[in-house]
Amino acid sequence: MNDTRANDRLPPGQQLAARGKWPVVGERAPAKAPHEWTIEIAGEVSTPCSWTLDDLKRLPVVSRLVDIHCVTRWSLLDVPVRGVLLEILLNAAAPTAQAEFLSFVAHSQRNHSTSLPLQDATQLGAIVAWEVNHAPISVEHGGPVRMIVPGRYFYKSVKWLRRIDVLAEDRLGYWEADAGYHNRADPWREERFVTTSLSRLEVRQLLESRDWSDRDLLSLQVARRDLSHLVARRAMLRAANFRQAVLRGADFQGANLSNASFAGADLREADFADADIEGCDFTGADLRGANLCTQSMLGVSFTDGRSVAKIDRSTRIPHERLSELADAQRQVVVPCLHRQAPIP
Ligand SMILES: Nc1nc2c(c(=O)[nH]1)N[C@H]1C(S)=C(S)[C@@H](COP(=O)(O)O)O[C@H]1N2
Ligand SMILES: [Mo]
Repeated sequence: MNDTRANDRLPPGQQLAARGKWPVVGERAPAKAPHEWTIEIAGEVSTPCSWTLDDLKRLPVVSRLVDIHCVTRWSLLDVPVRGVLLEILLNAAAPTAQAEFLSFVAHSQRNHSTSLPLQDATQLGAIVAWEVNHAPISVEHGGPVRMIVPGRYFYKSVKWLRRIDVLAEDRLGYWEADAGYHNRADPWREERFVTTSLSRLEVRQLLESRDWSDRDLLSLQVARRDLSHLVARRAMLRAANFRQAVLRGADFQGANLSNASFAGADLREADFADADIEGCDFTGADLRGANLCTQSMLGVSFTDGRSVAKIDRSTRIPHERLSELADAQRQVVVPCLHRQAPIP
């Protein structure tokens, strides 16, 4: 696919994943593989149903090309998916008049689940899938059977599907209830996270204290603030807004910064060791002397095509991390890392 066509199909704030790569996100294996894998539909239905994998494969099979959009800003276009339309299973179970929501429950230690309005699930063409890229889905990607829900961020597509509960009232899923992820998750409206619940007074106290270690500060808005030498070890700062902030020497060790924005921020000598920075935006930020020895760099950007982060030999980025960047990002970052730091 050429780039202009790809751009039309990328929702705001998304970029294509590195060519040929399908990142693994969240859990990597089911709790324990059952002896025989069955999918159940229960709850507000006239006929609770259960299918083995073989039963599913005897139903009318669909092959679709699906665009996948992860909330941590990577996308894959035209992914071949094979399975059975969820609608077919629902028709067999016959939802009652009270049925409004679906909760998709995984075989998972934490009983991982996610939910969708019943009407959205059928209108979006949700698929109970067992093949992706013309091969059986691997275990880490949710095999033998997972949901694939087109038109929603990928956290709405549960891996290792076990049961679908048909409900009269919504039941928030794992990411939605505990991590502040948006419950509708429409990528075209950028429904990534719910916003912070902190009061202005609380924000003011935070700005004064400069010690945010272990605090829960989801979606904090501190653009353009002077926060040099901030200490925010292990803080929950998912989707925080640090655009243009002064964060010289800031200590973010072990913090959760996924989807945070640091565009244009001064991050000289900032320490991100072991922090979660998936989906972070460092466009135009000054990263000289910064430590980016993190667990993953999926979805991270350093340039928007115009403005580029200041990166040179003094910026620490482990070699393994570079391969996780989107092609356009990697091509800009790698030459900078060899650049000699100017003598001050
Ligand atoms: N059971 C289960 N399903 C899950 C998750 C999870 O942690 N556990 N993570 C979700 C998230 S956030 C994403 S982006 C996709 C990732 O699927 P992949 O690892 O196959 O890319 O699965 C979703 N389904
Ligand atoms: Mo995700």
